[in-house]
Amino acid sequence: MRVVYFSADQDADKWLPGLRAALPGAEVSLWVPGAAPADYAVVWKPSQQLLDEQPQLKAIFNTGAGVDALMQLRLPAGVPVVRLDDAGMSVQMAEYVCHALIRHFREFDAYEADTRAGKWSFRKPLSRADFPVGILGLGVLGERVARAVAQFEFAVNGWSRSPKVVPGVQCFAGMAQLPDFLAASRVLVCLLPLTPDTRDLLNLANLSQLSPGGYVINVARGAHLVDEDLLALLDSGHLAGATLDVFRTEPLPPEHPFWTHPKITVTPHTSARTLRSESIAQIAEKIAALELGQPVAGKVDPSRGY
Ligand code: NDP
Ligand code: OXD
Repeated sequence: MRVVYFSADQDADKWLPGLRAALPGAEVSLWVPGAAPADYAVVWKPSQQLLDEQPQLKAIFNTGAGVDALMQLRLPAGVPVVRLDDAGMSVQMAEYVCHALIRHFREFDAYEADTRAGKWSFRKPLSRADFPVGILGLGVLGERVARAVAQFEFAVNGWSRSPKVVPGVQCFAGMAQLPDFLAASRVLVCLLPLTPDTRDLLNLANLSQLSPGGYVINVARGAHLVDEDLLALLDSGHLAGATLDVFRTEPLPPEHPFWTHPKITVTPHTSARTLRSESIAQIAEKIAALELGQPVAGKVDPSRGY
């Protein structure tokens, strides 16, 4: 069996030894133009040339949960795309979102400013009942985050494409129920895949429907958010703040206003990192299953784009 690896992050030296160890019977190499035909490709943001040159692949493994970069390319007909299915990301996402939510709700930034100034002061506790949390996307990551947030006794709303039942979560589905979902939420967490339907969803019209004092946490993709609409709603006071991990252009350009906005916290696309050993183990297991003709989780549905 032949496996080729390619990542736009140029980290083959880190992945190839692990893939070789996990796939002892396979010949695993870095993809270069003109490489011999392989059975499987393990990729992150590959070039169109890789896909065009390897139409015989049995599957393409994406070393992330989001497949938006791959879906913009012309995929070889009939070749399944398999994305990472959790692989240690959901607990990281739960940590990140709970941290951002609690930091805002408990006003820890203001306390830190006070104590740095040598001030021993108290604020009137905010009411949890005034901070219902809405999670856009109730998939592998969104559902895990919903459960973690519910543990802290916040009311949790969730929105998905198809109707869902998640214990402890008030579930909404489809565009028809988006206004009710937004009106019922004050903190908005975005964990949607980026598709034509979800691009620019966090826009002026939708973000205006959050309760006054709303807070946005975007941990999915930068292109869900219309940057200038967020800035306008922060500046008008309708939104109280935002924690952003993902951006339309990454790294975030030095001149971008998000860097210095007093109500915005920026992190460098780090909310849920791809964990190499967990991911390699999952990919190797799935290759073994596919070789036996068995089903695997995480297959992308090309008609939905995720
Ligand atoms: P899943 O595919 O498991 O879940 C996606 C969820 O979004 C599903 O509940 C789906 O609904 C819902 N959804 C999709 N399209 C629509 C729509 N048009 N309207 C309403 N709901 C919709 O993905 P994951 O949870 O694994 O990952 C989510 C995203 O998180 C990834 O695509 C990626 O972009 C991002 N991500 C970011 C990381 C980071 O470090 N910042 C790390 C990892 C992922 P349904 O259940 O009905 O299908
Ligand atoms: C992913 C990511 O999609 O890292 O896994 O953003």
